[in-house]
Amino acid sequence: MTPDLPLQLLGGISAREFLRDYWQRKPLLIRQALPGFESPISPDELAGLSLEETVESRLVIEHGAQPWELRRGPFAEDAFQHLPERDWTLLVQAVDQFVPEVAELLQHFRFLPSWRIDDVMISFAAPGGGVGPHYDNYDVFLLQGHGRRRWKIGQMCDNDSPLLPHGDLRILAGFEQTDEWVLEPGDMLYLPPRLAHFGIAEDDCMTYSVGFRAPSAAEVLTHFTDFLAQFLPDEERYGDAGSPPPEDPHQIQRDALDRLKALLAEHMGDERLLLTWFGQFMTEPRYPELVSGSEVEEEEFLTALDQGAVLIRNPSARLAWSEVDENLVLFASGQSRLLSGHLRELLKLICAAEALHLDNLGPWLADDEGRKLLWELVKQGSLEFADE
Ligand SMILES: [Mn+2]
Repeated sequence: MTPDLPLQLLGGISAREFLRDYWQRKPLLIRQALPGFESPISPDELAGLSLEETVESRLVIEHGAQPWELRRGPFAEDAFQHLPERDWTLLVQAVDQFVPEVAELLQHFRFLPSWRIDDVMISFAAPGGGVGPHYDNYDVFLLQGHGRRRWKIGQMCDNDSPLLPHGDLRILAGFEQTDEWVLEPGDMLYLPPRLAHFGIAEDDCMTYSVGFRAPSAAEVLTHFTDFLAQFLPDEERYGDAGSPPPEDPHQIQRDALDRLKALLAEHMGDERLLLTWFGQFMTEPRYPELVSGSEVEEEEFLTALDQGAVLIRNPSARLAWSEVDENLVLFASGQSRLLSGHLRELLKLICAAEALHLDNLGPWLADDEGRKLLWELVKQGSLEFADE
């Protein structure tokens, strides 16, 4: 991907321009981002997914048992028979993990780090359906998949923006509309975090939401310090050797803060542990139970590849790689592995390839470390044989 090439997906501007001027900053409407786009799944198939135990789904009914009634899946077979004619929405999370054609859509977003992508949520709405004016804390691309949806955008919000009293949904009490558009199949709207928005189905419609992951500052601090703490012995403590007698024994003096800041800086500044934590955190699967792996002997694994078996990335797995000094590190579904520098092209292949087989793995299977890595990823569940 050349970041300077104009992209149809971004309405003819380059990835570089998009990232500089719009990403995390302001909305962008792109007519026919994916010309002729047809939803690879039907409303019935989406409803079918929402019956499944492993799939996260919600129904929002505007005039339900209470205003904006929220029901959580998995739903019963007859859940959709008793819904009103209009004004309701079904939302199904992480459809990309269950429908390969939906996962393929993510190929269009290679101009962004893949570890920033969270999932593709798909919503189906009856005419008039929406989830109310709200804001999200993450970036989203809203791709119209079927039918038409009217999108209204409004003010930038924050934690102090007044919300309607509601137990489950964060619906804004006020909406200051600045723009509105009707999106047709193939049209796409990019929204930065915290921008108020409100989508209303004009007719039966399906919208694909490509959502992004960004840990909150509170998550970064709590998770990273928990991670760090595992490596710190109880003996390592606040220390004040060599300090003069206090002027007043009841006063906490400046020098105590300086010692604490030095202790924090020493550990928080450990780049290697920070990278390890971050890579593991950003590749944690949404559904860890779907990355369970399989017991396979190395011999068996190699024979299968020899006989033409194809390895694919488990659709629930998340992969990323990085550099640590002369070495490389592969993050696979919440785990990290330190590897030698010569495996760089193999790591890139594992992270990006549609399929791994004798043809593209050939030389790597003769490399002890490379072969072992592939085998371990199968045992861990991040890679799997295609026919499984
Ligand atoms: Mn939203």
